[in-house]
Amino acid sequence: MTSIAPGALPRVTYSNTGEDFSGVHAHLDAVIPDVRSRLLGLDRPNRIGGADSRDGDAFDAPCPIDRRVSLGRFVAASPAAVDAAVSAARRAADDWRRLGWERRVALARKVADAMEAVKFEMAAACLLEVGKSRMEALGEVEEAVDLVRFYAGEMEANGGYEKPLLRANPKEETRDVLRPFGVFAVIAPFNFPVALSIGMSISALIAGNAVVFKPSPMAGLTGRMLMDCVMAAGLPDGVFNLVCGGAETGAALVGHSGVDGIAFTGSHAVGMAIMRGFGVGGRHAKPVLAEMGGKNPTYVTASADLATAAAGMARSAFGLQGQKCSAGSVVFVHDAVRDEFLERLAATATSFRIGDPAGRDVFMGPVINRAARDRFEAAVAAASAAGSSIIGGRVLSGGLRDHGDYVEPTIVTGLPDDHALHRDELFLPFLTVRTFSALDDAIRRGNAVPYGLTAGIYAQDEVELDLFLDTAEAGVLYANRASGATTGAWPGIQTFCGWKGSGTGSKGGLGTWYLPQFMREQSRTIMR
Ligand code: UN1
Repeated sequence: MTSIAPGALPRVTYSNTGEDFSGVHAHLDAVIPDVRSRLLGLDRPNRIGGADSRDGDAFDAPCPIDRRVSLGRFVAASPAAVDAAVSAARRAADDWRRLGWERRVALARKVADAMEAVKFEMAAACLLEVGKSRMEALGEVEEAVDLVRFYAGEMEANGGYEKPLLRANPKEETRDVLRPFGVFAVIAPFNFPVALSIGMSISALIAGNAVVFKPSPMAGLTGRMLMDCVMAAGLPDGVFNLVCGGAETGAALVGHSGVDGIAFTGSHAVGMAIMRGFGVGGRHAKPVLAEMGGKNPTYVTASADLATAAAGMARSAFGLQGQKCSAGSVVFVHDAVRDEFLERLAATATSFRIGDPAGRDVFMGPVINRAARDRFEAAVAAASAAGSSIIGGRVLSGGLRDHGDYVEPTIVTGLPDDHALHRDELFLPFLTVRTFSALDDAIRRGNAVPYGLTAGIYAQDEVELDLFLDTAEAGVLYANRASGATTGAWPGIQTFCGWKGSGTGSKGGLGTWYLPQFMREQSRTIMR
């Protein structure tokens, strides 16, 4: 262990570049093996109505870094267990609402404290579970803690969203209140298993809903750790329930008539299916807050600082192996700077160390599973069939790499402009390069995808920046960031609203408009 107390170590965010994290690394050198030996391979039951539940098929989740290692034994909640979880949430919901927002906010802050107390363990678990680098894993847990505190602060700053309205006459008094829906299902993906899970869940909870939370079947370890933090904070039984499992458990949850709203982060196909079925397929519409991926463009103009552009592009394209909905997956480069930019980008990408992300200087771990590797191989084959030139493109083998799916950061140039690889989300470390001579034309081509989550630009010219800000069709815009072309949104600093196929609403997460979406409005007029 380090001589510095863990609480005094500097905070890691996604935007750190070049700070001294030697103390953090020294601490992680001790925490990661400890978590590996103490917290992996255990029985991790679900939690329903304040009791552990093993109702459903048990399954082992493999560690993507080394599939021979089991993260633990989890339970794919049966339809009966899902029903029990929804019923438990429903029973708990009224008291939770009546507890009042001040007490819910105080309990949420205790959840944040409980998470902060185990942040290094949780980051190590996340690293082992997802195969993300040390910095990505710690950044995610810090983001998760900040998300809880940010949303708690929003509830407080808005006085619980209760406001007096105008009076028609002196004897009439009207108040506007936002009230919870009842029971929210929260369905989370594998890639940010801590931040996305708690971000959605705590919002539903602070708003006064009870929650049934289904983590990704690959992320039950941090899912259960979050459950334990909520328990440590002292939330009443049944207010927050954990049901692990895959598509079948998810379908039972989405199909349950006792669920009043769904917060979902994941693929476009699944999000839209939830919207069409659960959202508008019943007797009345129900809220679906879905964040559904992206094909995020970056523009590098002739006025760009190319060193910054290459650094930011490489981080956003290849950080977490490209498995972010915010990943930069297509770059438009001005003809005049194409060669120099590509040279710098390729040099950065090939300098990244790929391997066991428990190592200090490893930037890329494995992709999540065999299916992701198959998708990678298919994309490389398609690019090569289309006659493009490919930097990277290989699946790595030998040693540990025979026991996980390790692939190279891949840059593809020379694809036809209408190629599907420029349009489809791959969720891989796979970047396609397109060129342009006029920025307005490039932005039009970048916009012509079904998604609209994030977009980035590198340009010193103010006119170019203005054109980008005015015409890029995405909810999160970034300019000239070395820390990430399209990634790295932080609670209260950026917001995260998916436009078009990237989201179901007009308001995003991480910002001031998120929380109200977990509530419905009521006006109350009383004659005095
Ligand atoms: C995701 O990209 O899947 O902005 C979630 C970012 C992070 C993660 C967002 N806050 O890159």
